Amino acid sequence: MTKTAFITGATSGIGEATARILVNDGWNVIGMGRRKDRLIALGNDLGGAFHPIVGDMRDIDDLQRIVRQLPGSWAEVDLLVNNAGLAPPMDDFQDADLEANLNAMHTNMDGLVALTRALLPTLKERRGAIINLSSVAGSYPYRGGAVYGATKAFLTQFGLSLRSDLSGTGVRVTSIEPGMVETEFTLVRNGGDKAASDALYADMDPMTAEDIAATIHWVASLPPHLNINRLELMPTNQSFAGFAVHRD
Ligand code: NDP
Ligand code: 8X3
Repeated sequence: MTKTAFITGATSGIGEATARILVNDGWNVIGMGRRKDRLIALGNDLGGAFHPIVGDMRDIDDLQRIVRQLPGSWAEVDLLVNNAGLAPPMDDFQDADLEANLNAMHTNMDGLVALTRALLPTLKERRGAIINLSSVAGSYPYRGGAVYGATKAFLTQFGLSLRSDLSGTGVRVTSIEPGMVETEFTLVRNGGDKAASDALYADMDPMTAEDIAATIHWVASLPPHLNINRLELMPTNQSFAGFAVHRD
């Protein structure tokens, strides 16, 4: 039987690549994002197995309406990929723009909680799965990542605790925690500065959106008795630095 996935942030990067790999494997995919033109272009590529929805993760009432109004068999969601997200610029928090940081919190956490809550009755009925796009930034602190890292730590812990609440329902929950993936993520983080984004990923072989999409596809295709709780991935050329020590 054809399965249906609901992917947030399907207009770019990891979400778009995941939509493509799932449709190519026979899934039906609901793809959500704010950019209608991107959704139309993706729909033109993927055909009738793709159902585009224009939506903003910060508009909780609209997310609930979207779930209530999913048409026909599109309401039978087997997999929720909580992928939409962004990071504010990497300024030290004491110098950072508060609005940009609050915006990241609303985007990465509030809507995700509301959307997950709205889809859970269906996911429970269908013994489905939730895959959350967290990050290494939720486990390892780095300068300029205070709020972004905190949103991802929230997401990891939300998923782990949700597993406890869903015990016995058959619903699986996985936190995928990548390091550097070359997408539009850094372009967005740097306010559209393409040179800065290119410089970050230069000469270090970052992971690709397709790498992460293949991982999501693998997790989503595992047999129902198996739950991957957390999965951390990095490019080989990204590793760990030591503690910073300030001396007067
Ligand atoms: P992209 O910037 O390429 O994609 C982000 C997606 O999120 C877009 O489709 C965008 O759609 C959507 N999005 C952003 N804000 C909103 C909003 N308010 N409402 C609806 N959709 C929104 O980045 P990635 O593909 O890299 O990021 C996907 C996820 O992976 C994010 O949660 C990110 O934190 C996480 N991640 C990324 C890593 C990386 O190095 N790239 C590493 C670890 C985790 P639109 O603008 O059309 O609304
Ligand atoms: C983004 C991954 O390593 O750029 O979530 O912080 S990293």
